[in-house]
Amino acid sequence: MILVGQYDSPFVRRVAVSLRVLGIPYEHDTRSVFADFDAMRKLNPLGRIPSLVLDDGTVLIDSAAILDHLDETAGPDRALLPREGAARRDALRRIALATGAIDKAGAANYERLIRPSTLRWPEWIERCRTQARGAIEALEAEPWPESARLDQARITTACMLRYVAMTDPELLPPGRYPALEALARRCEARPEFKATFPAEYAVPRQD
Ligand SMILES: N[C@@H](CCC(=O)N[C@@H](CS)C(=O)NCC(=O)O)C(=O)O
Repeated sequence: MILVGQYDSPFVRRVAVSLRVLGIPYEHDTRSVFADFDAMRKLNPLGRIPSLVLDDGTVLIDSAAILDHLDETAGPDRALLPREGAARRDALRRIALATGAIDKAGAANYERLIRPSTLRWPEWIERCRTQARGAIEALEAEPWPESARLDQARITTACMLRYVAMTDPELLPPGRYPALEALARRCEARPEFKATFPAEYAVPRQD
C-alpha cells in the first residue's frame, strides 16, 4: 500500500505512525499537495492529503477513514481506538480536540503564510489561534498517565503538538503545558515517531 502525503501534515503523520505501530508496511509517496496539486486531485477529488492507496488500487481518503480501516485490519485487540463505551468516548473527545486544534492552527497558518499580506485578516487569524489554544488547554487538563498504552488519542495529540510547535510556536510557550510536553517527549522518543519526524513545514510561503 502507498501512503500519499508528506509528514509535515499531522494528518499524514498520524496515519504513518499508526501504520508503523500496527506493523503494516507501506510505501511513501512524498509528492506535495501544493506543488503537485493536479496529481493529488486525481487521487482525492478534494486535493488533500493523506490518501492511502490499497494493494487492490482502492484509494482511501481522509485520515479518520484511513485509521478506521487500519483498526479494522488490525482487529479489536490491537486496534488503536478503544472499541466501545467510556474509553471510546474519551478517546474520541481527545482526538476531536487534537484534530480541531490542527484545523484551527492550520487555518491561521494558511492565512498567515499563503494568503498575500494585503489580503490577510488579523482578527480572523487571532480567532482561529484562540480556538486552537482552547483545544490545547483542554487537552492539557486531561490525564495522560505514562503507563498507558499508545493509542490513537496519544498519537494524534503528539502529531498535533509537533505541527503547532513547527508552524506557530507561540501557541506552545515552554513550560505552559507540562503534561502535553511530557506526552510529546515520550511519543517523539519512539521509533515510529522518529521515522516520521517532520523537520520543517513545507508550504509555499507568500510575502
Ligand atoms: N479531515 C482531513 C483533513 C486533511 C487536511 O486538512 N490535509 C491538509 C494537509 S494537513 C491538506 O491537504 N491541505 C491542502 C488543502 O486543503 O488545500 C483528514 O483528516 O485527512
